[in-house]
Amino acid sequence: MLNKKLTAFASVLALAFSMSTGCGKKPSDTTTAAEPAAGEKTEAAAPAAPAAGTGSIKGKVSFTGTAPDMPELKREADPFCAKTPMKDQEVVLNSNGTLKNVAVIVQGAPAAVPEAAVVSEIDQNNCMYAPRVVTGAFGQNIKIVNSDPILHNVHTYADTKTLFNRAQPKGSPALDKTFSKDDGAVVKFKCDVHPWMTGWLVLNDNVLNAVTGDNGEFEIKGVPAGTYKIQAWKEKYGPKTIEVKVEADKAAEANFTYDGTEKAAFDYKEIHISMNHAGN
Ligand SMILES: [Cu+2]
Repeated sequence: MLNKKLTAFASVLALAFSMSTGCGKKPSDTTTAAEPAAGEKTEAAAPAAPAAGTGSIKGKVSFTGTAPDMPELKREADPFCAKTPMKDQEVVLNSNGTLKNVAVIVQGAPAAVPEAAVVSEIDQNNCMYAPRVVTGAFGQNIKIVNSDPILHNVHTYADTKTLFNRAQPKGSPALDKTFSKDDGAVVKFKCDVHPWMTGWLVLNDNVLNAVTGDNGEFEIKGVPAGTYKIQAWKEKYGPKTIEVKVEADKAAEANFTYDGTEKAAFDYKEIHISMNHAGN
């Protein structure tokens, strides 16, 4: 379901991207959709030659270690949540030896201004954040929904600092939020009513991103040709970065492997640093 959503998302982005090149804010003497949108990021992203066309990045996130046992969540405090026993989903190992819920972002690609139609959605469903991991761009609309018949409160953090904390009673309209670079690249979502509820929003300069699903795979479409650092991020194991060359009309491959010995806590600064130096 997530993959489908992301695929659709990527298509919209590809469209938005080509639209922005065709009717962007800055005048351009070319009508080639392949040209990246004008912007200060473009230079840093492709210093050697201008990008020509777009390709895609495909890959999977494998796990070779022993996945930790996930404890049963203590959901009995709330009668509604208690109806559905669930385990912690900090690490979800898929049956094919891959990891679910790994965010993948393309660093240093031309910054794209998200169209209003481009939305990432986080639902509070059955007393869980769903999807648990969501990706987006700084400034992009992040829609936060409560589809449960109970009160949740959306408490977001940059590391330990609260970004906003807002109650969302049942039947409330969705919250539309945007996050800026000052908020950091990783925003943690918690619910003070149900302390086990955890979600993550991974942000980047552009809208080229994905999250692995039940087969551990991902696909990012509409990537301007060029060489990029692709970063995977797993909440328990942190980031991994590889460099990938994307060629027009081709699918580049980017495969990641975690073995479970990676550092247990995410260093927020690390992703900040690598993002600030995107394109190096
Ligand atoms: Cu809650």
